[in-house]
Amino acid sequence: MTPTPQQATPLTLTQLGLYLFAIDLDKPLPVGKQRIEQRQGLVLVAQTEERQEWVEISPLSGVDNQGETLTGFSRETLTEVSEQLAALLPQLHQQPIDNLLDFVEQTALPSLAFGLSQLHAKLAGKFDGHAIPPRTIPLIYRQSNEALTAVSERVASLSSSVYAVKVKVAQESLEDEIKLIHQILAIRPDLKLRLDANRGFTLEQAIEFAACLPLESIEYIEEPCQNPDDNQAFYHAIGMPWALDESLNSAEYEFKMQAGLSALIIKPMLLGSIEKLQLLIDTATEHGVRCILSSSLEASLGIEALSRLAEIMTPDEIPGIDTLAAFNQDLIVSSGKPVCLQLDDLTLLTRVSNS
Ligand code: OSB
Ligand code: MG
Repeated sequence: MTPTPQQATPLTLTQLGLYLFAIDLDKPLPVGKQRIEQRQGLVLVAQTEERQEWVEISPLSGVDNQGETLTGFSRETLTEVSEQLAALLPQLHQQPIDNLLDFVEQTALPSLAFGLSQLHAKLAGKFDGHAIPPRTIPLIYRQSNEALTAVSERVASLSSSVYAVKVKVAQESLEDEIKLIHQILAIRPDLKLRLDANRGFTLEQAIEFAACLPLESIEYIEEPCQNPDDNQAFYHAIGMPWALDESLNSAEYEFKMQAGLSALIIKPMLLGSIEKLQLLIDTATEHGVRCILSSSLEASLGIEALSRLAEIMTPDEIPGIDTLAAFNQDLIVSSGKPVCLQLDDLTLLTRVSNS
């Protein structure tokens, strides 16, 4: 990150507020093998002598559209995060913004560490800059009972500037998914595909699936195997590059170079502080592994931050943020949806201020 000039007097946190939001989705969004219909999270707002800034803190946990607990993403609940924050705000009030970084170190909750380090970066001016031109890797997935032709129509309507799409696989029959991929490539033979299996295949299924696809059109497949230890064998068998996503969410994860590993799908909300992200990106890059920042299904406020972070940390890669398309309302910052929720529209949880 670019250093900011030393402040003459340190900036002080003069006012802090914590709000709860809930936004319905237009259509169920895939979260691994589950789907969600509503997204909840927190907005933390802070004021200094110079400016006001907002961050979205939305751990990816809770329940799916069947009422089942979401598994495999954030280990912390929204309640745990809001309780830690409610206790923290009085301690931060009237303190220098650098004190935020002490709590980034202290908390065991990755979403909170990410949120607080992002708030510090924003208040220090590190996220300032020109509007970011929208760039996305469209996310292609089938709604339940949707015809293959509906997906083809979405592919046909993609702008010619789109050079790659991400396709969810290991969700239905191998045969249908192979057909789908061939259909996509028949419509747009120039497209590169990023497949995402979310650990849905056995080693044998992954090999069988990949063997039916044109290798040159596949950039990589995320988490092909149920057992990630099989990913190298998958690569040796078929030569298809693969990427890690869910594996990074484990608290024990440490970067290790492996045969065929070509990318890390980094979801900051699940991982932690900006500093921790930077260390992981530096290590992976040294090994020639690409780093793709990706959404954890944040609303527009979180997606804007992710785009900025990607511009700063991974300028050569387009972040995976097309999940925003499923939201029917924006949060604090407009992405062009008809409704953009402001603080007054949210539920106030805690506030500390002088008055
Ligand atoms: O399966 O990669 C996933 C978002 C939240 C949880 C899991 C996943 C995702 C995405 C993000 O797919 C979008 C992207 O990476 O392009
Ligand atoms: Mg993935």
